Amino acid sequence: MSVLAVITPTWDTQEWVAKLQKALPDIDVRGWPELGNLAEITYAACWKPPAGLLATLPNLKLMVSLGAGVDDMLRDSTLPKHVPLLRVVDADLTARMSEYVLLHVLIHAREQRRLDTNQLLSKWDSFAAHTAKDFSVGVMGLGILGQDSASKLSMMGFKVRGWSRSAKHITGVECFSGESGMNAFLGGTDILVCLLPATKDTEGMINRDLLSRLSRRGPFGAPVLINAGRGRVQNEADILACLDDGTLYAATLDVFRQEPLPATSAFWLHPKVTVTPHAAADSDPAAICAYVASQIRLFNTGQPVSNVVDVTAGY
Ligand code: NDP
Ligand code: OXD
Repeated sequence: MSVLAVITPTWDTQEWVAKLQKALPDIDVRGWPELGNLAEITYAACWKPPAGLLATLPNLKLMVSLGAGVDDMLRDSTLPKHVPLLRVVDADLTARMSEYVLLHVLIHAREQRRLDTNQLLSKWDSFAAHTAKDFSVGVMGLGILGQDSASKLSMMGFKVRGWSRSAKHITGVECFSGESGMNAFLGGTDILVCLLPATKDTEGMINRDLLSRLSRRGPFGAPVLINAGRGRVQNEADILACLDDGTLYAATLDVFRQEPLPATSAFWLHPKVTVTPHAAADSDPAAICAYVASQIRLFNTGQPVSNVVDVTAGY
């Protein structure tokens, strides 16, 4: 019999064990730290597993990340290189991310925070609002999440451009790629949406140099940043300095280098910043378990699995 280890130290492991056991009745599902004989474990489903743990499972055949991002798992230098690692791709999660992106792009475009402040002051100020077609939104990262967000932004009437490592063709989206396409991409972007994974290549990429290359021809005369990818992609001191000196007009940040964001962080009370607690696209356990079970069933019967992580690229 195959054994699946569920390793989720920061989540309610028993909830995930129960759901996965129901979906995989022929597999013995065990929750960390009660894993029993480690040599019996063939599959592991993980979110933030303790570093070094997966290397102690000698007969592991498949690892599944319970999230879309795998940066935490790949930071474990002992992660077994010969064992394939899958990541989550799920329609529910993708839809949630696009909702977040559209919501926050619209909050900026329609100056909702200005309206919120006015309401607190009982101030009736019906200023002329901008509309979608006035803004060029640039999406960094045109993967599963970036492509869906970009297409939906385009449907809403925004001018949309995107940037990725390899070239793409997406209806309604002007696509740029690689280092050579970056300047042109940034130069025409009024609202930058980051949906990049954290890798060695994207580490600290959103820094002063990048932010100062964004368009200043948009309705606000300075660009807006929305980051729902990973905190490690951003240089937080640069973002704060750019907000303070006007290089950036405003920012919405869902992800941070340190999470939870410390109470002392200047982001919390910054008048130009909207903070959300890594909540852009919550995972629905039922949907994720159905996905994990389907991949394990395929693997168990010798069929090809999907969404295998390129460990060298880091995503
Ligand atoms: P994908 O792997 O499908 O897409 C990643 C995209 O980033 C691809 O388009 C890829 O380019 C591009 N990319 C990667 N490295 C580079 C680089 N060096 N230069 C340019 N482009 C690069 O991931 P998803 O879309 O599924 O998810 C993206 C990220 O979103 C996750 O890694 C995770 O960190 C984050 N996330 C955040 C959540 C939240 O709640 N805040 C929820 C879920 C995910 P190419 O297409 O050429 O390969
Ligand atoms: C993920 C996340 O990677 O929730 O799935 O951040």
